[in-house]
Amino acid sequence: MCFLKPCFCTSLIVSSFAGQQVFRIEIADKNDHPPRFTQETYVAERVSEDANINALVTEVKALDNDTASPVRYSIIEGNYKKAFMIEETTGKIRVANQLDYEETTNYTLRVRAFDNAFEDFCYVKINIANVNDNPPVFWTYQNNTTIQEETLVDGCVAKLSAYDPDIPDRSAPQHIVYFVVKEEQQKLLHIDKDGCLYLIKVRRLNPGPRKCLSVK
Ligand SMILES: [Ca+2]
Ligand SMILES: [Ca+2]
Ligand SMILES: [Ca+2]
Repeated sequence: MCFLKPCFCTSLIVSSFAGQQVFRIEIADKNDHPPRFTQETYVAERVSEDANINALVTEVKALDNDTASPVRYSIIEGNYKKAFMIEETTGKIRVANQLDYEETTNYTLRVRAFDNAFEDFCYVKINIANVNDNPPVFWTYQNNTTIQEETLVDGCVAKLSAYDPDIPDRSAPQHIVYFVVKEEQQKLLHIDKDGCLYLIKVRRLNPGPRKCLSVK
C-alpha cells in the first residue's frame, strides 16, 4: 500500500497457493502543497550601514511538503535602491548595495516563496545601525569680521559652528572639536570648544599705513 507522505515506491507482496509474487509500485510525488514560511515576519536588527557588499543579513525559510516542488525565493517589494538581494534557492538575504543610515534607517521587504504552482509571502524588517562615517560640516558663516591691523580684540572675534551629519538631531550635543589648522595662524588665533575664535596676538600685515584683517 502507499502512504500519504511523499514516497516514491513501496512493495506489495501477494500470496496464493501457487506461491508469492512481489510487485514494486512507484508513486510519483505531485506538487499539491503550497510552501509555507516558518515566520510571518523576520527581523534583522542593527545591520551596520558600512556592511560589506554580500554580507549576510538574515535567512528566510518556507517549508513545502512536496519533494517535487523546490521553492524559489524573490524580493517583490520594499527593496529601495536594490539595497538587498535574496539567494533564490536558499532564502539567504545579503547586502547588494552600499547602505546609508543617513538616507534610510529601516526597510520592510516583501518576500515571495514560489514552487511553480503555489506561493506564500512574508515580511523581512531590516534595521540599519548608524556608524560615524561622515565628517563634520560647518554651518555657513554669514558675518565676516573685519579687524583693524595691530588691534587686539577681546572676546569672540567670530563664532563658528559645525554639525555632525551622523547625529540626526541637530540640537543634540555634536561632540565636535575645533582647531586652527594652519601652523602660522595658530600663533594668532585660538578657537575654543564652543567654536569661539579669539585673537591672541596682533598682526601687522605690511609695512605702511594701517590696514584691516578680515576673518572669514
Ligand atoms: Ca509544493
Ligand atoms: Ca552614512
Ligand atoms: Ca552615519
